[in-house]
Amino acid sequence: MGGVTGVLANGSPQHLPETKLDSKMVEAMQKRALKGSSMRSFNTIILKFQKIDESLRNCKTIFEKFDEDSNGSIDQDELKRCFHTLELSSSEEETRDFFEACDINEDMGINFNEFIVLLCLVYLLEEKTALQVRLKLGSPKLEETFETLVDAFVFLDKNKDGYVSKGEMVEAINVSNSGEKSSGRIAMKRFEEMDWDRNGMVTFKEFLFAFTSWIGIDDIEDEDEK
Ligand SMILES: [Ca+2]
Ligand SMILES: [Ca+2]
Ligand SMILES: [Ca+2]
Repeated sequence: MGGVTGVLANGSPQHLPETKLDSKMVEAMQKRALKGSSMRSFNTIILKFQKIDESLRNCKTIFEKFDEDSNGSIDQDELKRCFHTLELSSSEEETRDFFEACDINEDMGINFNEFIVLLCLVYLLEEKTALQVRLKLGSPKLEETFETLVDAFVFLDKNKDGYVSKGEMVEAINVSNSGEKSSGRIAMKRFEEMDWDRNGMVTFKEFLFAFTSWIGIDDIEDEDEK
């Protein structure tokens, strides 16, 4: 399910968002990019991995609260009640859009890593949400973590068009590892891991999915005894 790709008059590829939610996400990112990023290098992002990791794992309690029948996944009705509890103003259609956008393995349920991506997108798209998440879910660090992830994406998106291109990824990693010959290859590999639909551009959603996979959250379900 690749995005629609056209070619502009100047020959550079043009990427059109696939769904309404995608275009809102791209727009929100473009708007956020105007404020700039506090990240100075790719290594700054890597240094924050552990803190982000801990904070996201703590979301498990939130996830379990909304997975009412404890089957390890949040279905459409559970998500509806979740949004209701968070007092989100999303319409039924918007809630379904969030559900479909984040159910990346298409098993008609939102599992834990999909839920993290969903919450972070909600954070980006719905103003006031951060405050509500904090108040209602008692997770004070979550807002900071989501902001760090948004900030990292803005750092990578040099031309502020709401997407990270392969060139931008290579640039970000090369600047941090100047002199290391392998860094270009690493950048490529990281980029390919992020570019889920292989259209040469990474959206914030793809970035988040890659992130949960890098810190190993996608296989958390099998290691519950901790
Ligand atoms: Ca469930
Ligand atoms: Ca799923
Ligand atoms: Ca870009």
